[in-house]
Amino acid sequence: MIANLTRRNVLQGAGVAALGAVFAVVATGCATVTPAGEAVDGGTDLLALAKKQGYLRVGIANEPPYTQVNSDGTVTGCEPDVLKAVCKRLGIDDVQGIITPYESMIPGLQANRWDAVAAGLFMKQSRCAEVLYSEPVIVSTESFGVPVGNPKNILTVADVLADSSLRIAVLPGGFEEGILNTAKVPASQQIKVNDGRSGIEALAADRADAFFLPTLSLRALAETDTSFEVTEQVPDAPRTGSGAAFRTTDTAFHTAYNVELEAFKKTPEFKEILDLWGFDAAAVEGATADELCQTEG
Ligand code: 6CS
Repeated sequence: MIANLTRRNVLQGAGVAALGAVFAVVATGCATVTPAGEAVDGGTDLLALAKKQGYLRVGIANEPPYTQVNSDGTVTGCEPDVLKAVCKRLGIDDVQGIITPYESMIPGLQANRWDAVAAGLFMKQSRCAEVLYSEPVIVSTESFGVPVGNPKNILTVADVLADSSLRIAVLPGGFEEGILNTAKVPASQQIKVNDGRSGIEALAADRADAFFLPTLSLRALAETDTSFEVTEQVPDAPRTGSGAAFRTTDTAFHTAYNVELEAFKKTPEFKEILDLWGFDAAAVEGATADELCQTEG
């Protein structure tokens, strides 16, 4: 059962401003949020804390099929659905979703604004150095959103490098921005957009020639917008994979979570969730956090 949530705006205090993010907290009925790290039974024990308060706070985006916030405030999408199922196995009944941009997910986790990230925050070296990732839940690919007919024939990162007049829309702090930076695509060719919708608007307004985003996210946007098309998988972009991310101090929670996740992955329910959101369960078989954390960037 997806957690019942009510919506509340929380532009509270310097902390939020410092993160430079606008949060829409989607919270359960209960009002108080106990800051993580508060002593519980003589120590910082996230599992005990989450069980005691009855929920885990999770940083999310709103980028279907990875994450989705419904009009009634319910949080779903592939990553939150798997997180909720594993939390239930850990005895945590509820999950509170907090919407935030990708660039703020790890800073917010470290600032105790949430206790986990489950948003398709793809594993790569720099991120794996800052958080503890669970084993992967999904493996996916990247694509370009382009005007219909792909007039500039943008199919690869090499195409972008080969023509300095090309303007590529990316999310600030996102994995795709990282791919362009690793490939030495100058910042002058990168157009920063807030989210999927504003990326498509940049294409339509001819402020960008392509929008670099995960294939499935672009396809989800294309379901309600025919002004652009989605290229095949970008062949010179790395394979992407993600799971839940935790603070490096929450080692006990991370270990317990991985044990239940591995057990859950063997159940038909795991495959049902991935199928529901269009992810290939077979593709994640055999993939490991160690391997995906080798991804440059
Ligand atoms: O991990 C990231 O930064 C990327 N992940 C998703 C699911 N969408 C875009 C974002 O850049």
